[in-house]
Amino acid sequence: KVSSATSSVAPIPTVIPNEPIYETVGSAGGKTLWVVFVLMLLSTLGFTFLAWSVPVQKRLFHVITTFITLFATISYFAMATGDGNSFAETVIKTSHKYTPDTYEYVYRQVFWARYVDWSLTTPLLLLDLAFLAGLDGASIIIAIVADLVMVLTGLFAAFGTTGGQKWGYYAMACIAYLVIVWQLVVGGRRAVSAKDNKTGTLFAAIGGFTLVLWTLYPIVWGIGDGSRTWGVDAEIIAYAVLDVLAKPVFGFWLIFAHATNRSESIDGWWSNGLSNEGA
Ligand code: RET
Repeated sequence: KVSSATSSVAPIPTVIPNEPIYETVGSAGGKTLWVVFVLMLLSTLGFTFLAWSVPVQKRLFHVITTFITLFATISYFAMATGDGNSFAETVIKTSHKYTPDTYEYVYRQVFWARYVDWSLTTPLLLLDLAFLAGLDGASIIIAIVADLVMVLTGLFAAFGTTGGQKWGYYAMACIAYLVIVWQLVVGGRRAVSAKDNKTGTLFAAIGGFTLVLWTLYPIVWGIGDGSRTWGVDAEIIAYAVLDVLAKPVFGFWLIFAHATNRSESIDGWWSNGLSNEGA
């Protein structure tokens, strides 16, 4: 009788599938989603009341900004109630010398509601900045299309199964982001230089604030969904802080600062349409 301990024969490999690993939202993440839902709802009401306090012709920024927080309210409602998410599967293969390769399955909760939100709200945020600067139509359309490419490739990246897929889409999204930055920084500065100094200063400040915030999104993505260094809750909290700054804080700043400093041509287009421009 040969016991396995003294046998010189390698044990017959038994392939036992690993338990899948689930990365999901916890209680801190869940509470954060509700807090941001409430903040977005209150901001939406706040922007609506501010809009009513000015004549219809002067409501362009109020209307755009109200839509931005309204979409965020809906998206955060979805995420807080457990909707708008799905599990992204990644398979980690480990090769062994004597036994067959093993595969580890990781399922991470991805909130795709964010990407639906971003695909509607980031173009509106760009419109706010573009109208403030008086940006030309070509630059506006290029920036908005690049923005949609950025958000949608970001969504594909989040559900990528392999590293190649995830980081491939991520690279495309980053290139699209650079196109947006180029249009807004180069085109926006050129356009705003034809306006008064106050608008120039406001555009530089609020544009700089936007540039810093927006650049943090791909960084959070890389640490969270990308490399999985952060868990789902840390990612939720980081996006929560960024979203509150990029939507309500940005919006109140823009509306209060711009109240004293209006752009006649944009107001004309807003209330009369292109064909009556200048009338
Ligand atoms: C992703 C991942 C892929 C690479 C890049 C990204 C950029 C996202 C940005 C999002 C901005 C969102 C805002 C929301 C407002 O509340 C999609 C994260 C470049 C810039 C401003």
